[in-house]
Amino acid sequence: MQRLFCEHQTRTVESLDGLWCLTPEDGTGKTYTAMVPGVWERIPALVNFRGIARYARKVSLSRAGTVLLRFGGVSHTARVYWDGVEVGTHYNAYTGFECRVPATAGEHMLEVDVDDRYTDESVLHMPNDYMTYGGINRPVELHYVEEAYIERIAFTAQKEEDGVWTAQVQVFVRALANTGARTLRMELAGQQAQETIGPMAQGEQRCAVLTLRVKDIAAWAVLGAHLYALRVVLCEGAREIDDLIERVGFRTVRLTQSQIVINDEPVFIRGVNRHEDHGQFGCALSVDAMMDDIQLMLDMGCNSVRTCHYPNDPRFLDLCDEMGLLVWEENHARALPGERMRHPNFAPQCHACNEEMIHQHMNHPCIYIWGILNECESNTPFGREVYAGQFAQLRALDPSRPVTFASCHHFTDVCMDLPDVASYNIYPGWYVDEAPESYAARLIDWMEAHGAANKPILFSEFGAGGLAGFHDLQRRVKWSEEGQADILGEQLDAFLNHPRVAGTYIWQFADVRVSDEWAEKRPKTQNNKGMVDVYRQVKQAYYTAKAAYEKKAEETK
Ligand code: ADA
Repeated sequence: MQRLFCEHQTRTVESLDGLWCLTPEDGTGKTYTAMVPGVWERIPALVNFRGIARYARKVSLSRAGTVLLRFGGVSHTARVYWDGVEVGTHYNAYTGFECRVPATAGEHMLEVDVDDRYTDESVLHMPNDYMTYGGINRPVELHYVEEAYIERIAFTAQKEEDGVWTAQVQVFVRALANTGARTLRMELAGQQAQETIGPMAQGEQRCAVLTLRVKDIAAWAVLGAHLYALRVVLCEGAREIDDLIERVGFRTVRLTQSQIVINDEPVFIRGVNRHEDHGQFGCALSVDAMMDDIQLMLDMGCNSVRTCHYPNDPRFLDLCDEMGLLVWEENHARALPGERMRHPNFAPQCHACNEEMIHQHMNHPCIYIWGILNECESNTPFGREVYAGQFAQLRALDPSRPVTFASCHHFTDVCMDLPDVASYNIYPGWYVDEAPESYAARLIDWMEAHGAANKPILFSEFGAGGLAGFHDLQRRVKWSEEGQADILGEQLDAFLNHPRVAGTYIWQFADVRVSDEWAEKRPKTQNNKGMVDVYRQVKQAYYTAKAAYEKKAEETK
């Protein structure tokens, strides 16, 4: 299922995960049996396939009516057919979408054409320093709905001066037919609120706002999470037509001029960058593999993870909610060249990704900040307009969280004043031949003089390459585990001790496969800056990070 808790008690939901029939357009005419969710690269014959492939399965409906086909993620473009008729399309591997289908009871054919080609159409997916896999990479569900249903809810919590929390919940209801007045009931922490919604016309979406002062709440805390089930029920008289359950947490995020403050406590961010990638699963990690990653991060002394460079699987975010791991979630973009940002598809594809990311993930208490456009063109007036426009979109969608972006334009960025938190990716000792301490100090001075004087500062990436199992006595030898550990150690020492730094995200948690086009720059066709390899075997850098983060945790207790 798409979440790690029961989302509905009234609505009937069936999982469409499992074995599907897969036919790649590779000229062989061969058909395979593929696991959903999963990537087709797990099938030996398709390990290097890039193109279009059709996923198909039969679906048996127990009753007639409208069904929602909910896809957690398809990489990267989906065209969905129900009994041969197209019922929806979606672009972007990393956000979910749904297709609404009026259907009869009995057996139907569900087909999805999945396209992972690098084309002009797809601006955000391109050959890159990580791999774009092909397939239905996140879970699929079938939902039975009636004449009106709850599309989504948006939860925010505020702590009042008397210490009591107020929950504000926006409930978005969609009518599939003309309906009379209906009631919305909300249940949270043993308390209830109710709201009437007037008659709705077929197709209309209505937003009702319910508020509740909730007493005796245990706040969601970093590495000490408390979560509550929030259930909203749509009723016609006493009859429950539909419901939706979210799992929410009560916490505040605030910034001072130099710190990130969660629930009135300054928190130093001890983070890692993590791609959704694994030697066995590609980008479609199983839940237990996700949890194993989190266990390693916690063991390393982390309190945060950055979802470079796209929105993550909601099940991973559910686990972060549970474990109290803070998340920097960002939209899908990595180092897009200027001409891509000027492509007519860029703005609509980013706009959709930002909106879906926030609509789908804003109820996760673990997310404390939104990011955009990693290492894109933030060093020109054109780029500045793009960044300003996307920050405005994010702030309108979710005024409750700060925003940031990770820049690589050292000493030339023109957007430092735009976000709430200023962040740089820096690699002194690896790409730049200067001691981390002096480089960081120079860059921070420059940042303060160019818009970041009153903002917390994060180093959002730093690290070095190291091939697991390659050892060298001369510890500086490139790609050795020792060389990687030493460079990382010097960077951590400099950054964790600079008084202006509010947090750090090591590049990166685990090695990842990169696009074939990057093979010349990347030994093993992998980005090898992970502290663990693609199968999570630890490297020496893991222990370096663990020692530094545990020390920092102790100092900032
Ligand atoms: C950049 C980029 C990462 C990765 C890294 C590296 O900072 O944001 O995605 O490519 O460099 O390993 O060089």
